[in-house]
Amino acid sequence: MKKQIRKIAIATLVGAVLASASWAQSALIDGTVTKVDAAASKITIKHGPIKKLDMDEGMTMVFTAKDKSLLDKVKAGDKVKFDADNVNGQFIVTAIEKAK
Ligand SMILES: [Cu+2]
Repeated sequence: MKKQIRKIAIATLVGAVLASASWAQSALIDGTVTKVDAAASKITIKHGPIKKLDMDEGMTMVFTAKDKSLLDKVKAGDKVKFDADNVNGQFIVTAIEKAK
């Protein structure tokens, strides 16, 4: 009986993780890359409003890549979907992919 309960608990946990992962994907921000400075781990992105970062209007701004390798996938002119966080006042791109 205990084993059964553990199985259900694990299944619920896996379900929750999958659900949050797909939610995160749909919450990606649309943008257009205007400049990539791989050496400095910086990327300039033109984007629309980003509520979670308190940006009520679209703008073009410089982000720092969380990981340099994120910038390998994109170049100036690309339409992208990305995620970003405010870490101590610095805006960090945590994920980026070319928009389809
Ligand atoms: Cu902005």
